[in-house]
Amino acid sequence: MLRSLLVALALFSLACTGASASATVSARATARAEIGTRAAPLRFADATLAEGAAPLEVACDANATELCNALDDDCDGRLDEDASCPYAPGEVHVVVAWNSDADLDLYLTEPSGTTASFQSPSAASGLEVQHAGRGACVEDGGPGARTESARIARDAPRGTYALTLHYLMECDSHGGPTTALVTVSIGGTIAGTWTYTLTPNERVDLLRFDLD
Ligand SMILES: [Ca+2]
Ligand SMILES: [Ca+2]
Repeated sequence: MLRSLLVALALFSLACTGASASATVSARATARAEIGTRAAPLRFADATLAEGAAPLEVACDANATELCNALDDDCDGRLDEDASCPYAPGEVHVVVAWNSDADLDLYLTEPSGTTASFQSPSAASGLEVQHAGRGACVEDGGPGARTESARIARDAPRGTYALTLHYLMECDSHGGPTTALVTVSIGGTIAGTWTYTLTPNERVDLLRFDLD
């Protein structure tokens, strides 16, 4: 467990130091205003993890550059909001990043039972997969080649959400076992970050959570 966490830390280059508390509070307020406000904010609860998945404690730095890496580098509660990332934050926002040239796929199911993925990227509920990285299966995939993102921009329903990962293919390289890092942001607050190592062709129901 410790080894996998250390590997994940090294792979995703987490260089995080103490943040300015006031700057962080201000940035979070801005982020929540952009994502939308509710009289009763959504509350992340009752998360169930797959066996082998591990929560990752991530520090951040309000002065850091936001990278397309499934981490809230600058502590504002939004994931990968830099304009260089081929997706945008939302009230419910899930990003997965991985550490090989393989092609991994993200499936997010919302409370009605509708699932969005690269195959079915949008639903009437507003659930959408905004970006599906292809690893080395395409040439020059840009900063999002090893990421996928799903979100509901606003007015996300309360209830149970489920997040599945699938190791689709190794592409031209030998992707081999690949560590995925997943972060969930709810209403402009980071709910958690988790890691899981997939083997080729593996499909894992990684995380189930309730929004109250
Ligand atoms: Ca951020
Ligand atoms: Ca980031």
